[in-house]
Amino acid sequence: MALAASRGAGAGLCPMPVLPLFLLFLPGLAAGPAGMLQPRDSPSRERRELGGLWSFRADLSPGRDAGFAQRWYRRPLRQLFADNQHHNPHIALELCWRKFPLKQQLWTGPVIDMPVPASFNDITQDPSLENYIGWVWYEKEVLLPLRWLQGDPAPRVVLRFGSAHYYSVVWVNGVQVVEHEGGHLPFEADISSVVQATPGTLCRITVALNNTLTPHTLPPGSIHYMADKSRYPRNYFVQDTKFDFFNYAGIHRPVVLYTTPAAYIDDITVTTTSSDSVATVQYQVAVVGSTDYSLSLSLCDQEGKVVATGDGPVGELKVLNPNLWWPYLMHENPGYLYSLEVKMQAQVGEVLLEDVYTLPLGIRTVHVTSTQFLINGRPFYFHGVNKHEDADIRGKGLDWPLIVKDFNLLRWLGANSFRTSHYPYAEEIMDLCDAYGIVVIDESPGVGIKLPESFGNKSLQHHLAVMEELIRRDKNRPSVVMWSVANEPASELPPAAHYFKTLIAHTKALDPSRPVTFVTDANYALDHGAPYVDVICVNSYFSWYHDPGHLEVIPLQLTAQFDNWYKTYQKPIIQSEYGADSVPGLHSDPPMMFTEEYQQALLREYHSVLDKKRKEYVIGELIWNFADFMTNQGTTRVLGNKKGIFTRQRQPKAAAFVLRDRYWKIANESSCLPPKLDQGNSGAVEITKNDKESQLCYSTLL
Ligand code: GCB
Repeated sequence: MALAASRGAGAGLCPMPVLPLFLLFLPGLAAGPAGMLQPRDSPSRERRELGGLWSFRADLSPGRDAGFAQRWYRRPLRQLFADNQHHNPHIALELCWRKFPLKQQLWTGPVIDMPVPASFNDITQDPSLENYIGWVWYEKEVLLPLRWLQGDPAPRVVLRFGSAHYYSVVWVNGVQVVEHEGGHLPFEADISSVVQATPGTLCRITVALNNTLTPHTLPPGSIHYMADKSRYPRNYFVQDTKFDFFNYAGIHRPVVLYTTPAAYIDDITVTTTSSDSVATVQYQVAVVGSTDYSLSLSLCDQEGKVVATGDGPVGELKVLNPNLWWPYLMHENPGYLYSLEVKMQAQVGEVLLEDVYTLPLGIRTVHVTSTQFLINGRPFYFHGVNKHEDADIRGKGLDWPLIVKDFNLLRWLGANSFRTSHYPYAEEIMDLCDAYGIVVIDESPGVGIKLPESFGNKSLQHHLAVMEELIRRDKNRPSVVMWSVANEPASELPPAAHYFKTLIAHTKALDPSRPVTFVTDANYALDHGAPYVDVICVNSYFSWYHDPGHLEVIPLQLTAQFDNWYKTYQKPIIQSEYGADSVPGLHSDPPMMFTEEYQQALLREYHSVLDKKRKEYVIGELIWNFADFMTNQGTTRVLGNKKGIFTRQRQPKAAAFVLRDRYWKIANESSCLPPKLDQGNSGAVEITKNDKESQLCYSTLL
């Protein structure tokens, strides 16, 4: 359904628009292929976050289209709502609805305060908002400094969303500036001409956001209408998804206004290689707004010393005796970041403009052999977790205390890695992975691709575009060592062969420097996507979903799983998910399902096999899940998925201690050293000397 049709239809809808008009995906104007540098302050750039309270209105009209029909972007939301209350005759739809004033006006929803960033679902006591599907509207008014609005040439003013779920249309002062399909990834618009037209006045940002998923979105979903009037109310529908997390929606990540000069550094791409004593940083810089420019680059170490310089848009920097970027627990100084300062000078008319952008840069290499994953030439074993962006009240909204707590827990646990199951995480989280040396398998939102129609060309084209957006955002991050294009697709279906061949080839063409995978739960003999991956990532839930309660089957079944995959493909394998639900405080001995003891016992059974296989070709294990998280309601979910080793409030369950002991032991087997004393409460930790490498190592005393 095109927006034009719904706009046209708006005036004619009386009194009850026909379903389904709530999914209004619009053609064109998608955020373009330009760069997506993370906004940073610099001598030439300013940024301002627009977090806090926004006005919010859910479009409760039956077709979810009152907002477009009444053009809610034309005036402040609160003003519109007040007008509606008084039957403003200028609003066509309202005229129609006069016949049913009270009921119909309630349908269009009140205007309430809504925090940004946050999911809107759990903020109120209203169950209809919790499970709402369709368009919601956000609005913020801001006053911009005059220095942003004037000058010759005036600076460029950009409005950027870290992410909004799922489909966004954005207006500034009633002028549409951008629309974007997909949650989890940033998009932005140059709003200079709009805001510079009326300096000194409030600038109104309006966002219409739709969380409806279709078989062609990522993740996919579908709407089911319940036509049986004897069982369901009129116009009743539900959204069906094939993934196991709550479809939280809202403006989930920071909204930022930032400036650049009129000619500016639009994008930077770096890749690094290193031999014993020399590293090479290959760079490429894109400039927009002038063809008459010069570029100079300097690479500074953490003491601020310039270690290499370069110029021009493409080139190489040589770094002698580089400090390599090492994962956490693999070196005494993990996550070493240089600063790459890029300076541009451009002639625009009579004026010489200068732009400066500083990119954190880690020097490291990644290679995959048939049995190993090498970082800087050394075998790396992923002992980590799968996570979710998920918490009480804020849902998937970015939350600094939670982010920092999670990194503290990861380090307490001795985890060196995580997978961004099942969608790209916030840039703020990725920044800390770079800085702390937490290794990331960066996953696209390709989760729940189960329907045959989701393997068609329309879906594939969107998936390719999402990979472009993801790589554009994260390509320079040393923490990202592998792309995961999907989780548990129906890869046994024949169309999956073409789908994954194309998708993985495209991903490799965009970034030849990193391996690519997708995470499978298909049978090794039937999987049509596995031939194209570099690393086999396999999920299994033996003695949970299969043979529930029978822990004794794990050794046999897990060993067969690994042997079958390895014999077929001779590629290294990561156990990318395994685990069991446990309700904290529930106990039984002998262990029974859902108790803390059963979760511990299941983990231990897996570990005994992993310990054998990691000497051969298994290169990692990622527990499902770091913390309990919210899901749709269902008979197998008790207030969400309880496979966390931490509760949703980040308290450890018994399984967390099992994993902690294991991860620190594995870390101590490596020839490198953890960065500092671990001060957890499950055993003292001491520093010992590793003579061979003349490096410190830690060993956990159990
Ligand atoms: C899986 C999925 C994950 C689920 C998990 C479970 O295989 O990849 O999204 O949450 O199983 O607990 O069922």
